Amino acid sequence: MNCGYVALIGRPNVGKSTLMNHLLGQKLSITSRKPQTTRHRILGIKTTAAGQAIFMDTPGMHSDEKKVLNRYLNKTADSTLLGVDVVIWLLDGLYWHDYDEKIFKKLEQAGLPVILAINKVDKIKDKDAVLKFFAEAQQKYPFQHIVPVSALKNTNLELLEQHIMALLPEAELIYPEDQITDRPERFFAAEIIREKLTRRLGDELPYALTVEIERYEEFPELCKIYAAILVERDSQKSIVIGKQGEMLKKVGSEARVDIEKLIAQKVYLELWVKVKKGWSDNERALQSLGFSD
Ligand code: GDP
Ligand code: K
Ligand code: MG
Repeated sequence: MNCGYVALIGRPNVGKSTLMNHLLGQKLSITSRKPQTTRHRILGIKTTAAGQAIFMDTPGMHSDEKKVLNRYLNKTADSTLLGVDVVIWLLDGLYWHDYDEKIFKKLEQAGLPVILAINKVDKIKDKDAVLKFFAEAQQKYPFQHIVPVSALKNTNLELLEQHIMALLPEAELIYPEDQITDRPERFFAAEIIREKLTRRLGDELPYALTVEIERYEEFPELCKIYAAILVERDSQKSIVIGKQGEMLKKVGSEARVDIEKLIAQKVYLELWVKVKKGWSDNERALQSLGFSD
């Protein structure tokens, strides 16, 4: 099997999110975190018979290009691309930008295979221009492949995927084959909520609490988290909610502050309490197997 990390780079609105969603066949929420806090950002995992591609976004360039350029180059090309196996350079339209040269240099230094994907070909009428651009592009940088695609219309995405998989190193799968996104942030969000609950209610409800993240939606400016606190009995539910919802409110705001720190992003956190009989048996079973603390 081939397995590895794939970085999608390209300016805002070239279609990175669309390409990601369509390659995964699943709509994932996309984040764009501040460049200085961005490290590897795993957005989606695609596993096929050929292997596993772990797609990552990189900090995009914003309208103030000059200012973020250095950060972009330093952080993205150096540290974010460190550990990446394949780069997809996504273009929208048949032209380059002045600073592309610098990024090429970084990529060349890193010795990374780069696939140039020219997106939105559904909008390009002049097919000869595309062919001419191909030839020019190949002079500019030794791209492994140049693929015209339409992320929106799924044009050539299979071919792109084949190229990606073939360029990934031979390795064991990093994630289970049914996993489509990375769990750590969700997981830690749940852990933080549980920590706050346990600190306040651990004496009363030592084993009766677990947290399930039901929705985790990332937007450029905000991360929305909807979490259910599972308890075993109605009496426990009212303890967690507290008088006029006070306990839940405190837990929610404490957890939100910590999650914001962890993911370096504003968080909207919604908590509610559900009675679910028997979950703790499952949890204890998992604990006994060493899957949980
Ligand atoms: P990102 O900022 O690079 O993540 O770009 P998005 O994926 O958000 O796409 C920006 C816009 O381009 C959206 O309105 C998409 O619908 C549109 N778009 C993406 N791919 C294509 C494509 O292949 N063809 C056309 N016509 N539009 C596309
Ligand atoms: K966008
Ligand atoms: Mg995007």
